[in-house]
Amino acid sequence: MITMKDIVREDNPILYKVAKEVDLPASKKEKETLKEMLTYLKNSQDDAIASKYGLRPGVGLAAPQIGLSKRMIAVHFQDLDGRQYSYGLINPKIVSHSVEKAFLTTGEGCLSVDRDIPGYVPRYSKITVKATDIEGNELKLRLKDYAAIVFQHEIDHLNGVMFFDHINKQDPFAIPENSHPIGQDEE
Ligand code: 4LI
Ligand code: NI
Repeated sequence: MITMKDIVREDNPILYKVAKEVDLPASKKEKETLKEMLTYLKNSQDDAIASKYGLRPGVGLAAPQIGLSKRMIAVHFQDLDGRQYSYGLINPKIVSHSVEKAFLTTGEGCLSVDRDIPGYVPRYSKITVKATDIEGNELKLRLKDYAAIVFQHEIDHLNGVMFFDHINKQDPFAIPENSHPIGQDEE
């Protein structure tokens, strides 16, 4: 079972490397790892299990965050319309995106980052992602707003990019160009 002791922190160089494509079909071990990553997310969102094992809640996890430099991510969440997203994905790729951006008014957190880093993280408000799922099916997902933000955060991990890399250093709360807020006062 994956717990916080398996999660690498922001001082680990693996988080800043470009992760390797997974050869298809994925091995049994790779598929097992992906299932474990998804289980971590589900467990972390269950109060009883999370408190028993000291899990920090998350909606997304990328393989480099467990010390594995391969292009695999897991996501588990509901968007603001109540749509459920629960996927283990191999070689996910953003094939197109909007010009329009969006940002979480609360800022972002990351299981590999043990401190609060304030600021807006500008991201594309709509993306299309192609990937292979755990069963080997090719998927094409059209995502917007919160869902698009979560997937971009996780795919960034495969490219050695952290959420704080996107925060405006001069003014962390500057409103990004061409963007709309997601959260409390979204409009
Ligand atoms: C408990 C049970 C307030 C502060 C609000 C918690 C079930 C921040 C938000 C959760 C913030 C669940 C989350 C992400 C933020 C903040 C991730 C709570 C888990 C909210 C997920 C990847 C960025 C994703 C919305 C600094 C570990 N997750 N909150 N950002 N939730 N969670 N990110 N931002 N301010 N990170 O962090 O999984 S994209 Cl579901
Ligand atoms: Ni992260």
